[in-house]
Amino acid sequence: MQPSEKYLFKYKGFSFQPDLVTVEVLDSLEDFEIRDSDVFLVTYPKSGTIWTQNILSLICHEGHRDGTENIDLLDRVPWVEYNIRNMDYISRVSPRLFASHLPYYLVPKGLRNGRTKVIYVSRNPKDVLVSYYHFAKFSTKVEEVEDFGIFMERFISGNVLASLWLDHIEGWYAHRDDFNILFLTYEEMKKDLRSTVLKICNFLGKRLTEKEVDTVVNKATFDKMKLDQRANYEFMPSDILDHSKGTFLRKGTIGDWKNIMTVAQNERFDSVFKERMEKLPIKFCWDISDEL
Ligand code: PPS
Repeated sequence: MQPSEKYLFKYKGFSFQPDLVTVEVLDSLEDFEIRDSDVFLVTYPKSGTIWTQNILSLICHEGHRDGTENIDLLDRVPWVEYNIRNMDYISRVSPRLFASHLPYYLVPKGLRNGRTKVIYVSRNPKDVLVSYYHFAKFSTKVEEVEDFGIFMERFISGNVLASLWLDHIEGWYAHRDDFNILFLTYEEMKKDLRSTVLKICNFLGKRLTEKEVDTVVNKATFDKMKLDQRANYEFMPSDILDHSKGTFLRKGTIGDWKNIMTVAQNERFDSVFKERMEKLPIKFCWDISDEL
């Protein structure tokens, strides 16, 4: 069963959602004007994007930390390629925060200025796959595939939005010297959120008091985020997410893949991914009880 063109279109070898972006917009991204003070959060889908969007927003906006501003994540850290709210990115005040699923070769060329900060968050690909599979049930923009085995085959052949996980992560690591980039993993965030928040503050050159750091950590925990209407994506319109069928903050753990993948599926996954993964300069954590 091949993916439907209703949900995927390829632009320069990378899969996008056809309802949410046009070729003209993608063409224009190359020359999108970058500021030194911009911060770009880049991820493969389902790797901890909204989590890190929330952390960035909490670090950079006092009004988010102290709850005096009721601005949601899509306004705080909009997607550069999917401008869902038709925002005027040019008139945004600095520092502008952006999220993106773009591969290294499609980001604005100004990002290679060596100054603009890029944060790349990755997650072990089996949990990405499982999270993606569940996401497809409630995102009206992602094709739902009931059979997990079929969805997995699409994932491991790159026939999903954002194409092949391996290509995405390999590309960003291989070209890391072209960018001022901080690499993080979902798993290190999960194991030690405070250290990750401090790492991000340090990278951004942002000094927060101990108390402010505590607030960021507290508001970025899974349980708190799930209840935070500015952060849990329940503000997303129902023509994009069918909230009766699922939730963005689903389980938020490491190792959920073990609850769905059969032994045979796991072996099949490894037979396709293992060799290339071993060459990545990063080791993943596959279970919540594993050491990093
Ligand atoms: S998307 O569609 O690409 O923007 O999705 P993304 O935000 O990258 O990934 C969604 C998964 O991230 C989990 N999540 C969290 N985990 C732990 N703590 C916090 N605070 C948190 N916030 C989001 C979310 O639950 C999705 O993972 P799964 O495994 O489906 O629960």
